[in-house]
Amino acid sequence: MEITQQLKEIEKAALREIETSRSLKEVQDLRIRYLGRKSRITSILKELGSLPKEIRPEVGRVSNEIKRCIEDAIENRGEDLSEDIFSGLDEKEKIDITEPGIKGERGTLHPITQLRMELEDIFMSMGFTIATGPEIELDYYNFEALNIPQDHPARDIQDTIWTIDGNLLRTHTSSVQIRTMEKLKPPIRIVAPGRVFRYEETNASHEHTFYQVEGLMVDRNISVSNLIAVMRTILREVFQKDVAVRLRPGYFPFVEPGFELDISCHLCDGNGCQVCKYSGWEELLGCGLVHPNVLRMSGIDPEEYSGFAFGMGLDRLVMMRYGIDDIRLFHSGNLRFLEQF
Ligand code: FA5
Repeated sequence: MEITQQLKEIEKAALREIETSRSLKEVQDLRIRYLGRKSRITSILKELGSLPKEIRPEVGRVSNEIKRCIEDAIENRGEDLSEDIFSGLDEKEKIDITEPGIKGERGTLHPITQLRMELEDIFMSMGFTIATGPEIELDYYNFEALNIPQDHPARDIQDTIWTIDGNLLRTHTSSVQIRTMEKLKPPIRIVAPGRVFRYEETNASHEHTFYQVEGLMVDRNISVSNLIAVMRTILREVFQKDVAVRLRPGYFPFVEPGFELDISCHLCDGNGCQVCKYSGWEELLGCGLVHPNVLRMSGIDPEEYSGFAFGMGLDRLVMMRYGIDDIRLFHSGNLRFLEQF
């Protein structure tokens, strides 16, 4: 068949199909089929140069004419179909703009975050500043500089998660004490809230990932009475009343003397429950006077300065304040639990 004849046939078929198409998608497909890179019209136009000279202008003219004609038809059909989509929309879809909207869910801060922020405010009002340190820590800051050398048995007290390159997930926030003393000269007054990790089996009062708030005060003539005064103030602020606490001797290589401070169990009012392991007391923090070796290693003269430090279990404090009976609820992602705060 002659090429111009072929082109006319294509035009006829295309216009018929365009006319009867029923959706914009169909129109789009027809555009590709009749005018796209692989269409017959495109290949005829591409091959014009190889046609005999006498028919070349005629074929070129007809091809372009038909191409334009199909383009117009596609354009018009597309417009008609779009109009169809919107016609009668006011009848089909009625919108009542006075109808009240759907209320979005509003999240709350995690109870641990709330108490952390509150504690930061209380400590700051007492002249402390906030310090931070990395969660992946060097052995030096987590152990060595805290008077716990390589072969010290105290390393076993806190089961450690090691990285393959010999670093560790910090087991306590006491590492921040060292990082702070390296940078600041006394007088020092900092608190360092943060997440800590232990290779530990969980139960109602123990998590493998939990929060501590470290405190450090170094100055001339700091004694255990300063430590006790600060602890009392903090607990009174948190619980808005005097709470029963007891101090027992505790061993931590980086303090001397060392203590553990227990708080009367708020869940059972000291009568005994699974959280306090039926003792009526819950261990809240470790504390003591900074060991002279630790001061010395951080470049502070223990003859001139002394200090106290503490490491408080923040999860436990939140549990006592709100009467939460299982520490594992904090990381459970249970919205019914979290929405209460
Ligand atoms: C320490 O981590 C010491 N760094 C504390 C310290 C700091 C002592 C400064 C002296 C001077 P301990 O392992 O006891 O100590 O932990 C401190 C507190 O963290 C505990 O009293 C407890 O409240 C909390 N805690 C300990 N282990 C867990 C756990 N697995 N889950 C939840 N809370 C825990």
